[in-house]
This record gives sequence, C-alpha cells and structure tokens, in this order.
Amino acid sequence: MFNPVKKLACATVAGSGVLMVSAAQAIAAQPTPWQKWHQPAASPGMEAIEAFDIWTLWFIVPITLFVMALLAYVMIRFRASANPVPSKVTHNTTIEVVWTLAPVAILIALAIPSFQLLTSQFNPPEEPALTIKATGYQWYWGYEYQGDAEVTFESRPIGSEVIAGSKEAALKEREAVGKTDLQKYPNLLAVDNEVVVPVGKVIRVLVTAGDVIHDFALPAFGLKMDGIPGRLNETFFQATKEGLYYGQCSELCGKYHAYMPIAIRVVSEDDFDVWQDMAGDDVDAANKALMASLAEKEKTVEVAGN
Ligand SMILES: [Cu+2]
Repeated sequence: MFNPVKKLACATVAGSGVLMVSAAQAIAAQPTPWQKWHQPAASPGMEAIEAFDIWTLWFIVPITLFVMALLAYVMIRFRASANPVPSKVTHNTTIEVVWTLAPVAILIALAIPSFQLLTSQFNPPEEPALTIKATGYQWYWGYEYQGDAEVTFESRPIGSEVIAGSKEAALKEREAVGKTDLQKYPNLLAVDNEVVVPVGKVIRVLVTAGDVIHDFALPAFGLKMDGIPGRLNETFFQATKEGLYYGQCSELCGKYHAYMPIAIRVVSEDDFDVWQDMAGDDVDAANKALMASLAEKEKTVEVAGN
C-alpha cells in the first residue's frame, strides 16, 4: 500500500530482525517459542499492518531516546549541588513553538498512514470470491460456506488431554483424522476440520457468535474480528501462500477459551474446487482426500528437490 514505508521497514528489519525472520521461516504459520516479532505475514493486509508497525517505531524509538537523554541531562546538569540557584525563566517563545509544531507534525505523519490502513481493512481490493460465516460457540467454531456449494461443519481442537479426557483419548482423536505430527498439528492449535480456502483469492469472513462474545483472530493474515451474538461483523483476507495457518479465539469467553483454535488451510484453486464439491456431501471424506492429495504433492516436491 505505502511503499516508502516498506522500504524503511526493510532497512530496519535488515539490521535487527534477520535472525528472527530466518528462524520463523521454518514454521511459517504458527507461534514459535520465545517469538519476539509478528508471525511472517501471509496476506497483503498483514504486510500493511507490519509496515505501519515499523513506521511507528521510527517515531517511538527516537522520541524515547530523546526524552531519556533530556532527563539524564537535566538530572546531572541541574542537580542541587551543581546548580544551587534555580533559573527563574518561565517563557521561551522559540521552544514553545517548536514543542507545539513538532508533535503536530509527528501526529500527522502517524495519522495519515493509520487512516489509510484502517480504510484498507474494510475495503477488499476486489469482490470476494468466497464468503464464509464463522460462528463462535463455547468452545468451538462453526463454519458455513455460502455460495454454489454449501459446506457446513464444526471445528474442534484435537489432541488435548483436557478436552479429550485422557492422553489415550487425545491420541485417538489425532489418529482418527491422521494428524499425529505434532510439528504440523501442535497441541492447542490443531483442529479436526480446518477452514479450507483457495490461495490468492479474497475471502470474506462474516463473524458472529452463538452464546457469548468470541473473537476470530489469525495473526499471519492480520485478522481479528469480534464475534458478537446477534450481530454480523465482516472482515476479509487474501492468503498469498499455500499452507496451514493457525489462530485462536481472542476474546476471553469462559473456561475453555484456550481450547478453541482457528485453523485455515490455504490450497491451490484446483484442490479447493475438488474439496468444496466433496465437502458439500461429506466433510470428513473431503478432508481426507485433500490431505492425501497434499501429501502426494509434498512427496513429489521432495523427490524433485533431490
Ligand atoms: Cu474465547
């Protein structure tokens, strides 16, 4: 959106964030231990948020250092022993003009990109190709695909001892859906039925809730939208890379708030079409067929890589 900012962003990240970025690339779509920065952006919306974040740091860091330096200077230079007779000056026109105009200029420099970003978050770049309604319940998500092929399913966490009741039951849940790989399907993030969407397409998400307030959030896409009973909130995202992306309910909604993850699987348009056709009748079968097709592709890539 605002390229000059991106250039600045690259300059800063090049200096301070190279290690973090390369470490995060291994698992692109979920939090990593001791993570200090955002998850890598996987949508233009999140790229814009990240760029604005870095833009604000260009103001925050120098202002903080400047104020700290001023404080240190005043404390040392004007301490009682070094300056026994305090100055009686009460006005200085030049300084007053500067400390009025400088903050105004800074606020304008922050406000303009901020409003641009906010506007972009409510205006999809093109007519959405797909609309998905996400409903938060205590404690799982319900999804409805609207359009030609209607797909409806619930999405619940798997592999959690707390929810399943025992370690064995949790493992059985994982085995039932073929998700025993803890790297790809971590505890507290893995779900039985993921939201499947095509890569590169604008996806509209209508967010609501069936009982208390929940929040549909997915960091890599810059998504965060409250689901409020009786209201329909609208947001959108456009995933730029295929993969599996995780988020979580982000509004404290009760006892098992920590156990209602959000998982979005971004696939090629062809894979999506096949999945959607099948999922209209049988979501489980469609998911299994999709996972088999993706596993097959991964193998092909590995062989090609060798
Ligand atoms: Cu919640």
